[in-house]
Amino acid sequence: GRILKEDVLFLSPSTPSPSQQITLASKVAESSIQPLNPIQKIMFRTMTASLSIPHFGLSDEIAMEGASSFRSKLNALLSKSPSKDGVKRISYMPIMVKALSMALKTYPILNACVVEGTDGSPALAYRAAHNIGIAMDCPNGLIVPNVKDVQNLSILDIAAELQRLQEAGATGKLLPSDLQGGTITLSNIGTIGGTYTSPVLVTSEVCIGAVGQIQRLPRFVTDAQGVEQVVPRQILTASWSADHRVIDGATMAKFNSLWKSYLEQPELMASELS
Ligand code: CAO
Repeated sequence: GRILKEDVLFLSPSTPSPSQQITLASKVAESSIQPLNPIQKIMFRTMTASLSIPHFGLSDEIAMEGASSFRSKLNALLSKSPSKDGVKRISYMPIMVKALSMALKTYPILNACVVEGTDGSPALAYRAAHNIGIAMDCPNGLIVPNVKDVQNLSILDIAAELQRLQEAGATGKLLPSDLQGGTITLSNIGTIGGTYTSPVLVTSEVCIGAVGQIQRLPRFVTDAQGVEQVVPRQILTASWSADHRVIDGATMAKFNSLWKSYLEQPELMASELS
């Protein structure tokens, strides 16, 4: 999970453009053996190390009507008056990232990492900063920059920083500091497609979440008169993996339920503003 010098050199602006270096999805006319490209080498090393960690998986459905309506209202305001950082529109990510940070306040163990204690035995390092890594599908492959100190940022601050990281990722201009110091990761595969995933932990983190594509699906609800009905719902699927050496399933499930409650009722997030 550590960022090495070669990783930073590969991602630095002075390296050739991503399209010059690798083509991840090109047609193969003839069979051949190719060396791994730089990003694949990093993935090979880090993912192999990750699989020494016993993963606990948990998936759930989140009804996104609340978050969707909150986002629509905010976007309507932003279209008339952009934020101080020039944000004119937000996606779901800033809301999900802020909700994640708020849930971490109740369950800080999910923002910790496993370290060697003073007596040489395994220990947990609790981290005050919520540096939330965002998996990004960039032209040169998977990159995970992180939004720093999310606990101190508003949803609009997060949106502005995500915009900067996305632009830098797309043009190979991410800074080494953008890639270092992540404490938990969130991946949104829903912009591409898919519902459930089995995310793989970064070795310096104990929790990773991945969300799929929001789908319109029929679900049972009970109305005010107690009558059960089938209604269309906007369903987001979330899949979590946690380091089962230190995180038990109940903690992961409670954390997910709290995060889910913030997304389903964004007014809860507002009610906790200090
Ligand atoms: N379901 C449905 N629609 C979604 C969605 C979801 N889960 N997430 C985003 N969208 C929508 C957005 O709302 C936006 O639509 P509008 O224009 O109508 O608002 C559109 O998709 C594009 O969103 P975006 O490009 O602004 O993306 P984002 O901020 O939601 O996500 C990022 C940014 C970086 C997470 C994404 O671009 C990305 O790279 N995802 C891939 C991550 C990945 O590769 N994961 C695998 C890791 S392991 O190999």
